Amino acid sequence: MTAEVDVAVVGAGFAGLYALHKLRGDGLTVQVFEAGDGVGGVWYWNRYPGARCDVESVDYSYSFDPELQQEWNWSEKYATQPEILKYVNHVADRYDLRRDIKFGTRVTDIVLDEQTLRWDVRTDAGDAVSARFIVLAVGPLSNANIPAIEGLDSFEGGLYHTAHWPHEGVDFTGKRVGVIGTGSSGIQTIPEVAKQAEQLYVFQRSANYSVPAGNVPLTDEDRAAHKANYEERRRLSFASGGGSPHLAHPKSALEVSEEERRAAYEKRWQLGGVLYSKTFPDQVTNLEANDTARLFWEEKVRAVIDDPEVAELLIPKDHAIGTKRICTDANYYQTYNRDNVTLVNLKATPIESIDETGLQTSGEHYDLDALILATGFDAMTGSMEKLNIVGRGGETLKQAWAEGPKTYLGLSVAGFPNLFNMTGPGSVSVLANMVLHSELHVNWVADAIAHLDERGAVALEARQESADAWVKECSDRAEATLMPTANSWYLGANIPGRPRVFMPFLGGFGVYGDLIAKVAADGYTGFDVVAAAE
Ligand code: NA7
Repeated sequence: MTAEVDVAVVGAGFAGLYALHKLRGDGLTVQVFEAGDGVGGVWYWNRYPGARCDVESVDYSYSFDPELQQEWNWSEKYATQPEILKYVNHVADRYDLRRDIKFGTRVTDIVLDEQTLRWDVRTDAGDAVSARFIVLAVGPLSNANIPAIEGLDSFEGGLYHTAHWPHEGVDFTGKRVGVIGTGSSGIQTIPEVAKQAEQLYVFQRSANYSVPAGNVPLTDEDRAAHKANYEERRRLSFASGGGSPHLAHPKSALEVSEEERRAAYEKRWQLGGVLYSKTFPDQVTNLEANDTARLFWEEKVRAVIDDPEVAELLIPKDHAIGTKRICTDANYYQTYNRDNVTLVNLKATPIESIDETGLQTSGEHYDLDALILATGFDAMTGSMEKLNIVGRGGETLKQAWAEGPKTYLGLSVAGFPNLFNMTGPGSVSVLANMVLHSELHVNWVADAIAHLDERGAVALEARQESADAWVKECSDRAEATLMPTANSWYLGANIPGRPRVFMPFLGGFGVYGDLIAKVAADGYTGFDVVAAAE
């Protein structure tokens, strides 16, 4: 039997949970489906040692309820995965969210009925739900990338992907461990695994830029100061470039004196992590400005690595700093000073195969007891395209996006009425604080639904020309920067066969929020408000 709901939500991470809370609070019936057995999305799955958020905990938390903000106490400046998961579970309990979430259930099909403009949702547990609205909250970094390496399945040791870590944890004591991948996940986990393993081999294809997180425990005074100032902190975050309350230096990196420039970089370095990429406003638009940031970074990094040859390998040569997401670490570079850690340069000796006992490069065979894949995600579109989403005329989302994702405002797709995507391509997405971004999107959707209901209208549907214009806007903004020059997952460049399209909106979180708010305030310009189903 098919159940009827107003809204079906896919995913119970930060976006899905808030969608449930907000839309249910607005009087709608909501059903959430979640593949995991608990809430949290990426924070449910990514349990590898060292997993931590690179946005400050006080900012990477919901803003929708001032009471929640005031009652929750973060223990560290940057929260660990277990602490974030605890917070998300607290939220699920506090707002009684679990009763409308079906766990351990993967949505398989979302098919439009063009007569009624309702969506038929099917799951691998046999559910059949008819929903007026779909909220896709599947996360832009949730579909793990398992590299196609010959013989991977034949490995007889422990094989792990950072994004699917065993819940019981893994003990690497006395083991010979290999890690493939030196992105954010690899860089966070390598120092932790190195502390346990007898021998750790890091297989690096491309070096990345990483900045120390500068994590510290928070004191009662810190927490009191945050809480006293929360409203202003949120206001600044929503108006900022990346969803955190920090403003870039007002001048170009090239306008200021050497002394002032170094002082600005040092200040950001102390602030820690990804914020370094936003020290000056022209850091990712002007290569000369970018070079000043890169050279400061290089100086810092060379200073903590004992072996200059190893340092040379760890310094990226193939992209400008910040054009791939800057990684955030705790003692990453110092880890290579340990006797039990070896950096293997895959550019010189590529991986040839994996066998029962280990990994073969063109140089030598590495005997391994465990292999960790820190090989990232089929980002931005992968998780959505795994769902069989069928819109008008029987066209699937995958077909509609064959040349790259095409959205209007990052929220809607032409031919897919009443289907809204959270924090995905065409929005600021992973370039912003994902918790606040989720709130921004869900609130927009809630307003859109209210707008339809006030008018007795059936659906909101992006026009094709609006989507085309938005895709061009996103592409033009990207082309005006250095961002498309790196082979990053922002462009799908990490997955063979993906079209090379810069997917996030690069204008900044505040600008984006204003743009989507204006569209709503002007009566949903660029959308068709469909009065009645056929
Ligand atoms: P990333 O940033 O995509 O990093 C993946 C790493 O894995 C990167 O170093 C890749 O090298 C490497 N990789 C992938 N496939 C292979 C193969 N086949 N051989 C060797 N090396 C490979 O993923 P993360 O999980 O670290 O981080 C993703 C985001 O999650 C992060 O930015 C945060 O926002 C949260 P490559 O660079 O492609 O040469």
